[in-house]
Amino acid sequence: DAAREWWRSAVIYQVYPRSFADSTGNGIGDIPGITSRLEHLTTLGVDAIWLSPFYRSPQADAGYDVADYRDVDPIFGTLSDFETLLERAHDVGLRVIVDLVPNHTSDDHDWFKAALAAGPDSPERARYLFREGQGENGDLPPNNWKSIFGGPAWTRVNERAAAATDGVTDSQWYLHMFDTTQPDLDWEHPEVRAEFEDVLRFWLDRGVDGFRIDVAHGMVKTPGLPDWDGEVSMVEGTTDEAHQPAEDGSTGAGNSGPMFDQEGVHEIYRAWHTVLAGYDGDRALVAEAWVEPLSRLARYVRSDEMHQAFNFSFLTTAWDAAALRSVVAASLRASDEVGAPTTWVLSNHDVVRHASRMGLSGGAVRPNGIGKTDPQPDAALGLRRARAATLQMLGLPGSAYVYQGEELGLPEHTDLDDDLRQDPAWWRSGYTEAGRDGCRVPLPWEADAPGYGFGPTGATWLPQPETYRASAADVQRSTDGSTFAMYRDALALRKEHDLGLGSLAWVDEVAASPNVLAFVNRDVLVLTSFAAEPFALPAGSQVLISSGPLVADGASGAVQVPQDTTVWVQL
Ligand code: TEU
Repeated sequence: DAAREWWRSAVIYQVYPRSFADSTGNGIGDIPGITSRLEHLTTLGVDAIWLSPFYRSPQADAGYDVADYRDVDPIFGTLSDFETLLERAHDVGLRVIVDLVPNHTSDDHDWFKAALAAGPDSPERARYLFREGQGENGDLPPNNWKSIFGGPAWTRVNERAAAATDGVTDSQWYLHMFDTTQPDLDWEHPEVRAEFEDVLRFWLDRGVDGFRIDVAHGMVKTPGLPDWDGEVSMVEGTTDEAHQPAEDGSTGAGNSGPMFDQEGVHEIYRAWHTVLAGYDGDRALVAEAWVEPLSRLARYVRSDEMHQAFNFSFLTTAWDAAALRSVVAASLRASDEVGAPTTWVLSNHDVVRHASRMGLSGGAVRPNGIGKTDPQPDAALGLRRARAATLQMLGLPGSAYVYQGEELGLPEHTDLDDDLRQDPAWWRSGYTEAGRDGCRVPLPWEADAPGYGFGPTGATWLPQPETYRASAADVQRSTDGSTFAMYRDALALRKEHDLGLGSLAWVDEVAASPNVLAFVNRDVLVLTSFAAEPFALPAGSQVLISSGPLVADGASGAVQVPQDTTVWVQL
């Protein structure tokens, strides 16, 4: 029953706890901070929130390194703070999805500490991927895999940074597809499977509405861990308008190799589907799986597996009518085939904020950060295109994700001091990548308060750029035509016209123009103009909302849609 399955059309707002709102004054956001700002989200009109990890963690990868899956890290509050947040969110009609990180634990997890202490060939080591090295003395890694953050994917036990303090001296190696502090689990091990089913139940029993599954395409590896010579790194996007998606809709948003998208992962998700189905209230699993082509991604959302998968196509597609049309069509086709909703994503905590990404011109863009020595984005162009892209996205059928701050028009912070950067992707790359800190800067709530009102003392764990003033929530909320106003009004219209459960029909006579993209969803025409020449709407068109100012043609009275603008027109 589609009406009951809220996740088919939901707009889901990503909260990155460390940067949303601080209640204590230590400069780090926390759970009571989130609870205190729920009204922002209900005013905006989203249906659900997804919380990035808040579990006990050394924070080597901002909480994606979990030491205890059943507890809240003291920097974010307590389990009881979480229960309060969940209750308040439910009271105001917001669903809550939490993040589950099953590919790896933190090296501070009890299992990993026990594995180190127990030594080679112990049952404790069998939950992870420990192997002997190659070469005469085993001093070459077991295979040639690279970490996604850069450098080898293997660390030798006695060469661990912490070897001196953990007192372990044997010479085995362990696999980590991310940081050295994030050892990969062995998902062939029955205890690993049992443990995560139990963790699901722990949070389901507390009433969460679902889970976002981190690196959902990575848990199962090809047996024997064969060498792999392909690329294993953060994906590349493009701002090159000449670059078109492949026939099958691929845009470069996929990882491949013996460590990704193995057949065996699907068995895990079928088991989890059954766990969720044992609970009332329509709980959902969302796959974070960087898999291409889209028909391959769709296998994660077959009817007995997960409910949604992030569709990252927009992150790696240029701002170009033809390219966007083909990824939208491919996305809908792939998910329709398995009866799952399509999802849309323009920003998240791993990629350059779209208000900045879309202000870059002509070429490859590494999603993981813009450094101060890189070509800098054109802020005005970026915001204009970001608004047009957002209004286009919100007009599409399916479920859409909004990353905290995009509703304020926040740009990427491209000028962070190197010694303030905290993302392991930055230092593991050998300082060649800027890393993801620039999209994780604490939110500005009040233009005139210290730290733009992030917390009670003005402290912020990363400095906020001056440009955040104009993006402060209080300014945005009280300014006509602001980015916040556009999101709020679009979300209300989306609901009123039930666009999330609608369907798309291209309007070919308009879309035939290479510089206009137009489709109908229910009784709304969604039209984006990419052309330098303004596009004249038919006389009498009733514009419901626009991503930027429109021009009235003095003589005919016809409404003109300027370049890089999206409008919704009532049919
Ligand atoms: O991200 C997985 C990850 O690294 C991808 O986002 C990566 O960019 C992709 O494989 C494209 O090549 C998740 C989290 O979102 C991220 O914050 C964590 O650092 C990572 O997992 C490790 O847990």
